[in-house]
Amino acid sequence: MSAAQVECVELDQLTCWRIRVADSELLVAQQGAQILSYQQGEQPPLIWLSPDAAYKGGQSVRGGVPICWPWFGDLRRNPQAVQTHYQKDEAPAHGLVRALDWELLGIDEEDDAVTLRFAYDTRDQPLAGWPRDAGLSFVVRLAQDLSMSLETHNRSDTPLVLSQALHTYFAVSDVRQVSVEGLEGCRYLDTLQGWQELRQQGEPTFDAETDRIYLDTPARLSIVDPGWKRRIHLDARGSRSAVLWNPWVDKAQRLSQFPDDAWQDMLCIETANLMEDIVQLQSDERHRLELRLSSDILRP
Ligand code: TA6
Repeated sequence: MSAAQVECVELDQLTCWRIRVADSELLVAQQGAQILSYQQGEQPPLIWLSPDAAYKGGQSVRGGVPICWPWFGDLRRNPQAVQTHYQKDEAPAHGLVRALDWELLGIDEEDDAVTLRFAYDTRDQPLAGWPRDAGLSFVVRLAQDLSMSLETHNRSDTPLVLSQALHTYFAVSDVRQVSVEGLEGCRYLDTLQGWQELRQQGEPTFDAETDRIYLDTPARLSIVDPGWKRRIHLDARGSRSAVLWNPWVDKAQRLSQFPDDAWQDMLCIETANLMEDIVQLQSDERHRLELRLSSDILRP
């Protein structure tokens, strides 16, 4: 008997899918192909969803895994080759697709896994100000762990250059207690210190607003959370850069859909292609950005 369950649920204005496999549960919105939450068994959630999340058309939900594409962050902070494709004056943060309706191509159920396949096709839904011919697919697989893959196909007859990120919000017991393994020694741009390039000394810990772009990142990063006695592992492919972000007290008060004290409960590690790691596709080339999330018990 299949242990997999698939249920379509309407959350306010958004059509979402609640998937259960064994003792794991995943919630995904069709808008933005946005993973909203993910929990394994009786553990606290791995992926954080804001208690103040709003499920409105045309607005990214706070939390989960927003898809930042075809640029990350402030377009003006991206390499010129990324900026050049966009022809309007006002560029939204984190690109153009995280709050648009994607197409659900299908849901494949196996005994011990469920796969959702989403697509965004600029031929069907042109992106205002970004007149490029590209096909996006986002495949999410819930099994023992959670895997996701964002593939870009450049169908233009000229090169396409983009930056992107899987902007994952992780749930933590208390961000002041956690550290991150894998970033020691990496170069990073500190966006809060004039974007100066620094080098990570020891494992990052958190005692203030943090907003950094790490470069030459390894395939595996891990969040060490002693409060919940667990490690969350991020295994990436097709990415050599990552963003580490916590808004801390002041910025938390300026964020939408974000309780003032929620900065303690979350940490973003964003699996990305940024700066020297941007994606450059010749005509008809493809790129995949992949991430697998797992966890294990933190032994004393
Ligand atoms: O990834 C970090 C960041 O760029 C922060 O600077 C902050 O702006 C965050 O993304 C959230 O952005 P959003 O547009 O979703 O509020």
